[in-house]
Amino acid sequence: MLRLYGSARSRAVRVLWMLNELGLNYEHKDYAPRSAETKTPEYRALNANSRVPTIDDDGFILSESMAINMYLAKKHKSVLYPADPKNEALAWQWCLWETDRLDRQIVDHARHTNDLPANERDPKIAAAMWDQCVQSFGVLEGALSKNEWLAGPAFSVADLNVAGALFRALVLDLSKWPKTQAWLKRCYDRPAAKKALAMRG
Ligand SMILES: N[C@@H](CCC(=O)N[C@@H](CS)C(=O)NCC(=O)O)C(=O)O
Repeated sequence: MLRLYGSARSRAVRVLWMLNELGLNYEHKDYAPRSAETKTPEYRALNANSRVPTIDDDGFILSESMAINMYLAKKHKSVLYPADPKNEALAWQWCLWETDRLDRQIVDHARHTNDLPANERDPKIAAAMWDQCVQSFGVLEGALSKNEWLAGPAFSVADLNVAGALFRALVLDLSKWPKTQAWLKRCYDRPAAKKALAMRG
């Protein structure tokens, strides 16, 4: 049995999207980030970082949302996992790029503009994070001006992982990056994405 630890209101939402795409059965442990459940010795044995998501796939333990999705797509021989080694490498490239250039930046921007209580928000952090997001949106815009998808001729795990990290951008004004805006819409028009997003409540 495949078990997913992590609430839809965390980076586990990307894994939920992938699970929906693959149509897999799974048990969902709806652990919120920083919750007591993630601090127990039992959970720390699965994920020493005490973070979510983590999967337990019949005893195979894996963390890191991007890696989990690459593993699941490859294991289940999904069309979402690029068969061509060059497209596979591009998928890795985009996942690593997103983790480095956009993942924490867009989260911290959201935290310091909206998510944190007003007295804990720091406009300087929000502005610095936004500057980095703007640079990264520019990089995405350049890539999506040349190709419709990030890693090959069709929607793949690369698009899912990068778009999955960008659900916060759905409420931002992306009109300066029209290709990125249109790509994000194409990704989130997928029923599997809508279902995962709805789980955030
Ligand atoms: N790079 C990791 C990041 C995991 C992560 O930071 N998860 C957050 C929730 S979205 C968390 O569990 N945070 C708990 C904490 O900050 O202590 C991934 O993509 O899985």
